[in-house]
This record gives sequence, C-alpha cells and structure tokens, in this order.
Amino acid sequence: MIIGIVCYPTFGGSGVVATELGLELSKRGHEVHFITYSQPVRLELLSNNVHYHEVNVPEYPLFHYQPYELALSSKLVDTVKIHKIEVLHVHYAIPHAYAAYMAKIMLLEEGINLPIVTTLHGTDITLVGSHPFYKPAVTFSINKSDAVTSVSQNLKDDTLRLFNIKREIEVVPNFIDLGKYSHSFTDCQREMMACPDEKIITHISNFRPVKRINDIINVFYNIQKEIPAKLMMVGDGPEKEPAERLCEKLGIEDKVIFFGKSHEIDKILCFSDLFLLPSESESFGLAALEAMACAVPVISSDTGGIPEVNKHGVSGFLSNVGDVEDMTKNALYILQNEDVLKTFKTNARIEASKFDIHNIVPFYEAIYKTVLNKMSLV
Ligand code: GMT
Repeated sequence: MIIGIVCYPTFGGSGVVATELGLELSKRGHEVHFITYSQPVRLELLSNNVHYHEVNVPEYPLFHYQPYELALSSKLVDTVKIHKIEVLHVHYAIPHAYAAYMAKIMLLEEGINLPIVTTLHGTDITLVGSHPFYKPAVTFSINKSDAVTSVSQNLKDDTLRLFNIKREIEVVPNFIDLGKYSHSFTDCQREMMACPDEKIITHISNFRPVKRINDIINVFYNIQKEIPAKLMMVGDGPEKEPAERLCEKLGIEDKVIFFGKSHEIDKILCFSDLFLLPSESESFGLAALEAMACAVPVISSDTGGIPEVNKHGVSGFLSNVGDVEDMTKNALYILQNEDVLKTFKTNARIEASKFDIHNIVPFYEAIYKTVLNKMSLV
C-alpha cells in the first residue's frame, strides 16, 4: 500500500508513535509518506520507501494567525496526487483530521476517493479538543473519518462521553519495538551518573503541567531521605525551570540531573531502576511503556489509560493522582530490596512485550485494507 502519515513531528508521544508506525510499515513493504511541518524527530533515515514532505506556511503579515490547516490540506492534495497515496493516516485530531477531510473533499472533485484513518492520542480529546472553541470541528472531523482508532480503551470511553460520535472507534494500543530495547549497551555509562550504591530514578516528558512535575520532585525528595538515589529528568517544557528552582529550595540540586531533550532515552533508561509518571491525565503513557521495555518498573498515577499499561503490583504501582506519600511508599518498597527490584524489572519487561510492535501494526494494516475495500465499493 502507499500510505500517507500526518503527525506532529516533535518529541510528543503521538509523533513518536506515528513515526515508529511509518518505519515499521515501510519494513513490511509499504511505501510511506510523512507529511508535516518538519522532519519527525525519530525519523532519522529516509529511504526509497520512506519519504518526507514538508508543509510550508508562508509568513504573511496580514494574518494574525498563519493558516497551517490550509497549507496542510493543499499539501495533502498535491502529495496524494503526485505519489498516488492510497490511504491517509492522521495522528491527532486537531487540526490533522480536519485538514485531511478538506483534502478528501477537494480530491473527490477530481474523482479521487481517499480514505482517512484518524488516530486519537489523548490531549486532542481530553485537554484541547473538548474545549468549546474546538469541539464542533473535532466532532465533525472524527465523524467524517473513514476509520477512527484510539490508543486506549479509556480514551475511547472519554471520546464517546465528551463528543457526539456516530462511528465506531477501534482501540489500537501504542506499541514498542522490543528489539530496539533488548541489547545491553556497552556504553551504558551508569558510573557517570551515579555511585554504585545509588538508585537511579528517571522521568521523561515534555514538562507540561499535566505531568505534575512537582510530584516527581517531592517523591524523589522523600526517597533520597531513606536511600542513596539520583533523579534523571529528561525533556523540556514550561515546568522545567520551576522544577529546577524547587530542587534548589529543597537542597537536592546536586542529586537531580536535568538533561533537556534527548535522542538517547534508551541509553538513559538502560541504567534506570525506577520510572516516575504521576500525570494528572494520560491517555496511554508511552513513556512508561518505553521504560518497561527497558525493564524499568513504573510508579504512576492511576489515571486515564495508564492502568492498561502499568499493572499494579506487577510492573510497578498505581496511586491516586497527587498521592505523593503512596508513591513514595511504593517506590521504596521496590527499591529497598534487591530481590523485589529484580522481580519488578523482569515483570516490567514481560508486560511491555504485550505491546510489541509486531503484534500491533497488523491491526493498522487491517484497518487500511478495510477502508480501501470500502472505497472501491463506492
Ligand atoms: O502528553 C504528551 O506527552 C504528549 C501527547 C501527544 O499528544 O503526543 O501524548 C499523548 O499521546 C501519547 C501517544 O499516544 C500518549 O502516550 C500520551 O499518554 C498522551 N498524553 C496525554 O494524554 C496527556
């Protein structure tokens, strides 16, 4: 198949999932075209069946807001025609599903019936999409897609609760390429980060308020009072600076390393003992899954789709949002006993294997085939 993929090219989970999906589809013999405003961060290699088409939005001073949807839908029309794209998979409803529908209508005028598959990732539904400013357009775009998927059962339930959805939503969970995370790094430089007796705790995110960064610092503050430990904070975003200030205030700045954005999260995870994800809401928690794939147990909140990934008492523990004391207790339970830590590490990897890319990507292929067949009947 010739598949177009529209996504956000940044470090966010939806862009990562879209990129990994495209790369896997190309390995399975499909031709994949990424269409977005810059090359996706995990799309390092282009090849004869992986292509990238940049959407440019010319700056024009008359416009207070530059019309990205307009530029994207025009680019989609051109790219679909030139490369004979058969199915378009858009990740994140806003504005991708909306722009895709406009492209579909324009293409129909030219006799091309392009099926649109929309994948809902979470923030497009829970945090942004349900805002009254966007809700009618998001509802319309979802209902006009030829197939809709969500990355967890919880997100599907939220979507059906928050929007007036008239079509089936299929749950296709996020996935992980376990092969990528199974080699033990010869350059896993643990000693550069911590002393042998120090436990290493890690958090990776885009440091938005929804990630509850202060809870991470406070849980770590409690942990390091009981056992030697270091905290690795990976990523960047609005809550990073306040977090650095909080570490200084608590006097733990020498025990917390802020990495900023990193392309080497697998290398950081390979020396981690525990992952913290205390988010306010999280449709899936791809970062937790990536940690588990590296055999790192997860202490998380019991919110959104996280319980579908992190199994309480098996791959880690779940606590109520904001319950720093419970998270501390659970973290210490895992970290203070080497046998317990070993069991949780093994379990984390086993649970992650349920989301192996090779098991999940065929679901998307089946959806593409179904929508293509439906188009040919029209
Ligand atoms: O929250 C983020 O880190 C970014 C956000 C995004 O839009 O890329 O992530 C969402 O999609 C990911 C991939 O499906 C999910 O793993 C995240 O849980 C989800 N974030 C939220 O729901 C807050």
